[in-house]
Amino acid sequence: MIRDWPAMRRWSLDYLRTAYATTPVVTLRAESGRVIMNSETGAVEERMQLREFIGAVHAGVNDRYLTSRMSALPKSLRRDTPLPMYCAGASWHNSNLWIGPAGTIACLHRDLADNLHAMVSGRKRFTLVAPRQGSLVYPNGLFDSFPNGCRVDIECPDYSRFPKLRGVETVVAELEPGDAIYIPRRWWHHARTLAVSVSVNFWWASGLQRVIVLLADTIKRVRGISR
Ligand SMILES: O=C(O)CCC(=O)C(=O)O
Repeated sequence: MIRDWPAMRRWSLDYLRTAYATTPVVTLRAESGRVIMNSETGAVEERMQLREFIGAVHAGVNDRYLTSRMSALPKSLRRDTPLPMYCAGASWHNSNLWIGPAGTIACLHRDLADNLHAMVSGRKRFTLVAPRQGSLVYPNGLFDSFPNGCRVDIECPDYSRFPKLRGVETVVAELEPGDAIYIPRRWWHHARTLAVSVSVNFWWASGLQRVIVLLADTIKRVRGISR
């Protein structure tokens, strides 16, 4: 799917840092690599220039994760990562750029749209849980600051607090440059960055699913939740 992307040839960290030095990007605060979820506002966003973020990655800092909307980034970056044919027919799509150092963790959560996550460089491990097993991962409530998240650490299960976790079946996939993973809507997913990574994902939805995605986004915005 992505072998022929210009990004696969061009997007080294040094290229991005030089060519898009002053491009503003959105990062999420992380603690020892784990993305922080504030109990009131969800993820904690911080804006900076791309060269500042990549400089911190080179310096071995592990307290931020770049997750910027592709639509807010220069057109030339979007041209380097063309829309995959699988989602081209959808009436709604959205796309993010992700850059993070090794050890970055996006904890188990689910999205309402279908998703393709493609690795340009680096390595990531995805752990997936099927929607039918949702009750076993102790989902957060609808009014939580992270309504699409859950209370468990799927990599380090605490069976005494969360005994139902014993029944969970996971699907684990390690992605390398040029790989992409399809994460169907409502599938729980946890991502650990194994080596400094640059990736791009695409969410898409059509029909009633599109209405549900847009409604959920609007409710989050009204509540002041950033992710
Ligand atoms: O790659 C990550 O760290 C998280 C990706 C993710 O949550 C997604 O693609 O929906």
